[in-house]
Amino acid sequence: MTKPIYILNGPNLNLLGQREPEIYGSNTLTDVEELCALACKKQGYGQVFKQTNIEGELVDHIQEAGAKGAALILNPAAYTHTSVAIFDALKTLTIPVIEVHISQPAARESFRQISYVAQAAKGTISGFGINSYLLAIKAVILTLDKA
Ligand code: CA2
Repeated sequence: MTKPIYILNGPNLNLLGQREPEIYGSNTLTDVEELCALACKKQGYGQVFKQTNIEGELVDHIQEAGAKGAALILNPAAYTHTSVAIFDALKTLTIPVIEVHISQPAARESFRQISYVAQAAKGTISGFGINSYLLAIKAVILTLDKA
């Protein structure tokens, strides 16, 4: 049985499509989940898609991805820039981890210039709106096919 691709989302991303459309677009997180499910299915993978506003819960989900997933696509949201706990959790994983952002943090405020996650990720895709997730699925497939 092929393991699923985990797609995990951090705090406030449940508000996607409801606020700040000029930065994050007008699609909802449910739209993202449906688009990703389709993209994963096309490649022969199932997906596990989750969002949480709680740091410890995100750590739990990362650990679950490590045990049960083929790969992890992670948008840690604001925890990208703050969380040693998430960095430590990611360092324990042996599956590919792709960091994803809807916006381009490098072009935003100075506090977004640091990513604790990037050091534990195979790569980062950011700035393409919700297409960042679809590009990350492509990156996962290319990575897994090569393995
Ligand atoms: O661009 C991204 O995907 C971010 O991970 C989004 C985070 C931000 O802290 C990161 O620097 C970059 C913020 C997520 C908040 O999501 C909202 C969505 C709609 C309305 C308000 C917030």
